[in-house]
Amino acid sequence: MRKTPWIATVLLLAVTAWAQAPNFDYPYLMRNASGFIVNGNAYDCPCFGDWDDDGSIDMMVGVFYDGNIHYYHNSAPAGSEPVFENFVLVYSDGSPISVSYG
Ligand SMILES: [Ca+2]
Repeated sequence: MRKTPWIATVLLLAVTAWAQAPNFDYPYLMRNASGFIVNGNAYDCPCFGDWDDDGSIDMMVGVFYDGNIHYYHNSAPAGSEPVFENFVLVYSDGSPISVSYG
């Protein structure tokens, strides 16, 4: 059995996973284009990436008031002004991811 293709596949998957890992920004009050605060007057930690691999940049937000992570799919075509849909919670093992702070 040749190990080279198997090792190459594992390395490719590891690099892909690392490239898509969220890297959350420092918390701040987020505002949309109209100037309204996103997620109700709470500090949020956004990060951006193409997690569904459709070519457009999506947004994940770590929300301080509930500790959950919100995923906003960008429905705009790649390279154009982003259009974020309503968020969905990010789950792990059947439960929303919740991170305490403090
Ligand atoms: Ca995307």
